[in-house]
Amino acid sequence: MTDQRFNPLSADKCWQARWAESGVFEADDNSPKPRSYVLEMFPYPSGRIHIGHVRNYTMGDVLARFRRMTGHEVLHPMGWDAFGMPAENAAMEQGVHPSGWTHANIDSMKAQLKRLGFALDWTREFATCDPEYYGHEQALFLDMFDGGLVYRKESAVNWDPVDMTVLANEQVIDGKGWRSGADVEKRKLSQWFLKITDFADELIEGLGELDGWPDKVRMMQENWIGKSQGLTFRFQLDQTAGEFKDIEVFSTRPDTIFGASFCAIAADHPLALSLAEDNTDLAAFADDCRKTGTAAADIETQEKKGYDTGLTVTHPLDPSWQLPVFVANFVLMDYGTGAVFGVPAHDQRDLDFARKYALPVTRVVAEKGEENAPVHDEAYTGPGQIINSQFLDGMEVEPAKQAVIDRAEGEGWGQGSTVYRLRDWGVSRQRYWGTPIPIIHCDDCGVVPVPKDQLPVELPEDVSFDKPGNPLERHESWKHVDCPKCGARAVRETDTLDTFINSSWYFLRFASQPDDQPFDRETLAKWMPVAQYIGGIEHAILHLLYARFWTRALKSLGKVDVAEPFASLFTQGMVTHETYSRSRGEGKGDIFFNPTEVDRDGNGATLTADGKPVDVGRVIKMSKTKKNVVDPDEIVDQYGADAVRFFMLSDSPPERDLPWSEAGIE
Ligand code: OW5
Ligand code: ZN
Repeated sequence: MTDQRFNPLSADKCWQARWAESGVFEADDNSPKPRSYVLEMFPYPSGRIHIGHVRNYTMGDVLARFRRMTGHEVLHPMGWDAFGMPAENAAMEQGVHPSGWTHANIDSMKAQLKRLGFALDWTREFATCDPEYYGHEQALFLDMFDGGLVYRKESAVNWDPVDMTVLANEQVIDGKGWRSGADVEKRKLSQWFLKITDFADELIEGLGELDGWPDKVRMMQENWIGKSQGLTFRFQLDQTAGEFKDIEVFSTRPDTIFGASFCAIAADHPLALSLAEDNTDLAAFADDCRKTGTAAADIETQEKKGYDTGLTVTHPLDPSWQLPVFVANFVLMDYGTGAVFGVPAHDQRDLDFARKYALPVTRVVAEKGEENAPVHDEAYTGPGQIINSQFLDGMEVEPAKQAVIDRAEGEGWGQGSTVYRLRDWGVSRQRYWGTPIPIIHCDDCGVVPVPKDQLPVELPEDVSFDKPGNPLERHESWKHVDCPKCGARAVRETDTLDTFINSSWYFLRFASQPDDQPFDRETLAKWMPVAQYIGGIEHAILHLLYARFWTRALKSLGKVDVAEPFASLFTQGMVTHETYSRSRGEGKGDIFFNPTEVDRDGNGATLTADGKPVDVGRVIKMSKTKKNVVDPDEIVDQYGADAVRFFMLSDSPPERDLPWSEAGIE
């Protein structure tokens, strides 16, 4: 050897080319070796690879290489979660087509990933916006439709009256549209739903066998599904109100029935609608209720408001006890019966409401020794013993629930039922850049599925984003078609599918991708379940639940053999970095600097440009606004792929946050 130093740039290039030529990382479906499917959550093609991706894909890479070196046939694929709003936002802001924007991002991010030298099988790459992929997805949607797992229902959406568009919950900020700033309204639209609630029990039970999953994630999923025993009963009205003699209410806390101090109904409850007919004050109040966003967080944070109807109902366990009936903005018609009894001492919304309208607050659950403690501003929702509740006194919460249900059923005024917090999955999006829902609406035939031999229903390319709303609705030649059943003129569904559907089965398509069907069952059986899935904790609930549901739904339709898609799950920590800033002056906020603009030494940091000090802030999540980001390309240029990947793994345990530091990688 000469005195040549190791040059990562030329060495990386040389070996990466050799790997690609020899196809060493391509998985063989027919290999006799034991198989191992290693998968990291596939990226959104958002523009550039960030350091969180590098960490995620490095972890999977190490495992994939390790398994390969210990005699496994490894499947380690990569692709793109390519539909979604960022592409449409770019189209609106930069005048580019979502497809062009997405493909350009894929090209540059793929080049970045290649430079990092991951042991990936690129022959299986696809993007979810490829018509081949979403065409097969449309076929699966129709299978679910035929299997009775899909239905249509009127449901409330967030409507921006200025941009004339439906907003996602995260686009509603303090009740206003993020772009227009206009007050968001609730609107009813006919939307498609998947029956995830049919699988609620299975999805909870399945968690018990997932011992390769973090307990924390299993707990989060269980809480999200939220199975509990509830009671439905009828409050008798003391005065008849038109045709109404009683109000059916539902509660998941029947144990607190002696702590009730009011009955609250939704603004859209039939009784409220009927009362509003000849009460303009109430009608105005109900209109006001309809204006807030539909997200749980909006309901949670908005001021609790009510309208006293003047009506009263009788407590089912005490004929001498009357409760006032309010129309309230925090009760939704979509949930339960659209009516509840309020228990201020043990529900925060009810407590806020009771304080505002001077209603009684009676404690009925208390921890030992706390029986006489007063209720201040916080409702108590924890465990304890029942007090102030006649025959329930001294019982624990769960047995008390059952005792009230037994009593109600015995006396015939109510009924117990198992209820879930989980709602059916609303999958309609009033957007262009997603999988078109393969349905045609005909005046005579109603809802008609697109025949499978006409799939994919492709997105038209000639669209523009200069007007608000969904361009599919304005695309006359795409929208108007002949009815597949009767041949009359009909219209296509213009909504597209939630992108979480795209990520609910991509792991199946990686394992098997024939042309004529979404996947081949036998080939899938060779690879599934994924032996190790790795990704961010932000997907602990929705993505993982939807993927588990989709897999179970396909199993129930006889299309796959596995019930659980991911045998083991690993959730990684965040990559973090300290911040560098200077104050702009009194009340003007801070100006932030990127780490490359700063010289850091043991004591502090200075700005390279002027040599004067900058403030060193806490180590936090990397973000554009705080500028505390490191660019993967730059560090690979400087240190080479191996050093970058090695540092990603060596400095912090993978489940913890990784504080990035120049000194560390050096
Ligand atoms: C990164 C993980 C993420 C996921 C994977 C892909 C981030 C961990 C947290 N397509 C979906 C998706 O999440 C997955 C489907 C299966 C649903 C960061 C983030 C971070 C973020 C930004 C920046 C730096 C670090 C720089 C911002 C400034 C730019 C100028 N995390 N750690 N660090 N796709 O593409 O978002 O959970 O497993 O890899 O992520 S994704
Ligand atoms: Zn027809």
